[in-house]
Amino acid sequence: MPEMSNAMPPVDLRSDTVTKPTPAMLDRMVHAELGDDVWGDDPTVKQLEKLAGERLGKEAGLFLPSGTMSNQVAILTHARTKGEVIGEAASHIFRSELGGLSLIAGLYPRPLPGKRGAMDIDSLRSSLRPPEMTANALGTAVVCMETTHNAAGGSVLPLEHMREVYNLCVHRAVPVHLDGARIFNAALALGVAASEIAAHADSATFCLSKGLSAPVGSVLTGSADFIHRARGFRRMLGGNMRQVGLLAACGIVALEQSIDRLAEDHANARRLANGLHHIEPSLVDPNEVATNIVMVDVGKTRASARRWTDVLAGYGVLAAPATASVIRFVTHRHVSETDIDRAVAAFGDIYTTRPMALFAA
Ligand code: TLP
Repeated sequence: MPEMSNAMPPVDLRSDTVTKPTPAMLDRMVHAELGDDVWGDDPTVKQLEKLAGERLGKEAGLFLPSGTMSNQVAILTHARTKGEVIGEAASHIFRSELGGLSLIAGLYPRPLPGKRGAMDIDSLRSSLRPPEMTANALGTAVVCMETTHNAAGGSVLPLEHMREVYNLCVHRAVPVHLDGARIFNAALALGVAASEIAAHADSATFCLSKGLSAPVGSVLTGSADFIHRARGFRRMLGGNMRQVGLLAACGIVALEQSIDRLAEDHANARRLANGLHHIEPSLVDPNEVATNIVMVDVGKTRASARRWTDVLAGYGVLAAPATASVIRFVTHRHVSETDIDRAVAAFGDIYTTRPMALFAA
């Protein structure tokens, strides 16, 4: 089986960030009207920012090079005082942005426990304070949510939860930022418009470069005043770009054409989860797969997630460890049903006929 697979291109399930631009994006890129965006001269960037704002129900948008910079700019813009950043402990902002909120913004992280990406509301209630520092405590500079939630396996925050978080924060005059890197996957899973999700936050960002297939970029959205101030922080972080309508053109096509097809990715994620569950139920509960991410727990096999991904790579199936015993698989535009069946077959072959391969030196 490994020899046979090597002749074919690999099934790349490491991330939806591996997606390449569509032919329509490349075509739009060639014909894009360009200007120096830092002078406000690029009409294609302006069009993307306007469109993104409309999709998320916000007044304005700001094109940024990455989701990480978008989150950092949002935090810097919201935090008018030195204080704490509250969020669910496993969120991207706490786990994967290398401490930017402290090292760049000078804020203090207050990670709260959560379930499937949703921070515990009682913990929020007892941690949340008005933004101003008092004699005894730091204030809350900003509260962040994430949906879909990456580390929680692409889970989707229930709207009721988001409403509760937002209402508590509004009551204390604390701003709320939404890391909606995959907000359109969340919207599809909930059967609502992305704007209905983003309504529960003052600012919301999403990535064009993940399941939507654009090569680069994220858009931060919020009120006109918020975005005006965010422009300064983008410059501070070195995120200003010039004739970047080239990339914004791909982003416009992404918003016009890539959203509807995300349903295929969700169906393929479920197909993968069902296939693996059939091999061994403890690997994954298909009911927990809400969008395009599948977390597979190989703990029972006693081989590490890293060892599993190394052996799977020999079969032409690429995935990445999420923890020592959990592998993350992400479906996207370049993964077909047949590819999923190939991944399941590879997993099954290792599990049932070649388990010793996992322990070979
Ligand atoms: N996620 C990437 C990697 O960081 C792991 C991925 O492959 O899933 N917020 C969320 C929820 C994200 O998942 C990511 C990227 C980001 C922010 C950051 O986006 P980029 O990579 O554009 O800085």
